[in-house]
Amino acid sequence: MITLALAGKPNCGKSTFFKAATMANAEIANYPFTTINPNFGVGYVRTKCPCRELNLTCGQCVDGNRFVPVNLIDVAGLVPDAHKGKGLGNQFLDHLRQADAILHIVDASGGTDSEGNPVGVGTHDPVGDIKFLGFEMTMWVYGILDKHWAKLYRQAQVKGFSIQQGVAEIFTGLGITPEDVRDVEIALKIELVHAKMEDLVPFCAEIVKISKPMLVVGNKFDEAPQTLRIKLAELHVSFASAASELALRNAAAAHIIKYLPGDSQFVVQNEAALSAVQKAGLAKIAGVMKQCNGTGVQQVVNRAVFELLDMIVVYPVEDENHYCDKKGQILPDAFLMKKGSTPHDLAFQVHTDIGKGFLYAVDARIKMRVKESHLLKDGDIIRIVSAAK
Ligand SMILES: Nc1nc2c(ncn2[C@@H]2O[C@H](COP(=O)(O)OP(=O)(O)O)[C@@H](O)[C@H]2O)c(=O)[nH]1
Ligand SMILES: [Mg+2]
Repeated sequence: MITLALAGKPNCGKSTFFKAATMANAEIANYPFTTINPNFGVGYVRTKCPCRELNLTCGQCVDGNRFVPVNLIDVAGLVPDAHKGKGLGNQFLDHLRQADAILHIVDASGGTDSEGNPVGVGTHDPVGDIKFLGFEMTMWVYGILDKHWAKLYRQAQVKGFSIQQGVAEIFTGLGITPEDVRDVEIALKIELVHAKMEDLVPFCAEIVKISKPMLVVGNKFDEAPQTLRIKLAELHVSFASAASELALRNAAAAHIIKYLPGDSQFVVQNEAALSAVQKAGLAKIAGVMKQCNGTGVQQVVNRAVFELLDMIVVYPVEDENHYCDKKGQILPDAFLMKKGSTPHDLAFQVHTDIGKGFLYAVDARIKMRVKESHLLKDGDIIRIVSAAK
């Protein structure tokens, strides 16, 4: 399963975002426990379920909206110089190791200083905070490389030793391949065998970019002054109001409003149950949603998975005529796959044995076999025929 880590300095709203995004919503969660422990939970990407266009009722989606699980990690607050062990330092960076992508939460309201202490709204410029996480991660990776460098460098002077392989092995936990290392050398016009220490910091910055794609989230959009909104928008920051999302999910769970994560607005269901304070709170949230086209929380999770990580959703079925599994469940599973995946990759994702015994695949929409080299598209419904049962 895909894992997204929520990182940033203290008090930017990571835990609020985490709580909102992992809140057990009876309607969308098939999983009994969405919060595994205080820092690890299950959130969802939202996509259109194919059942509507096929005139089917799948029982797996809400009004045609399918919620596909992703892991979320609430990485505890990171402070400048974490790579030197400040705060809880390396422990957080080790958390990040497990992530496929990082949601870097910044306080768009400018109401917290660089260490996360509350200051007046608009008094701290969040632009400076954006750079620091990348820097801390770079220095962390650099620290790991530095530990091995003398030995690697010596080995590299011997003919036949691949330094790219050696570096990739050091960073196995980050999913770095020898080809990635070579690509970075080319991009930076350096050769690691002749590299000097000062070449290694930019090298590590690139390794971080490749292995941990990052989306910057301007949280507390609801309190952000116009000047900061403009500044952050120019830097392609995605806005969110985690506090609004959390309030809406709570209100929806209490049947006060009708709201699905990612909706651009909500509908009040039980006006009489609302106090004046609640009414005012909801009115304020409605205003924020108008400016942001929703609270931004679901949008940010979707963007990380579909744009940053380039994933698609594919639906494996066992009966292509009825789009169901053996038990007759319609579109029982939704799998997140990397764009460029083939039906054979899907077979492996369903089960290693199904992958090993893969014979061919059928596109359920057109009831035709597809080539093994066929690239899966978002929304594909695929029957896999495998020797394994
Ligand atoms: N106005 C506003 N406050 C928020 C938002 N998200 C979080 N906060 C507040 O910011 C403070 C820190 O939030 P928390 O989630 O604990 O931050 P963390 O330290 O990054 O985990 C709390 O008082 C939250 O209520 C938001 O979207 N808007
Ligand atoms: Mg927290």
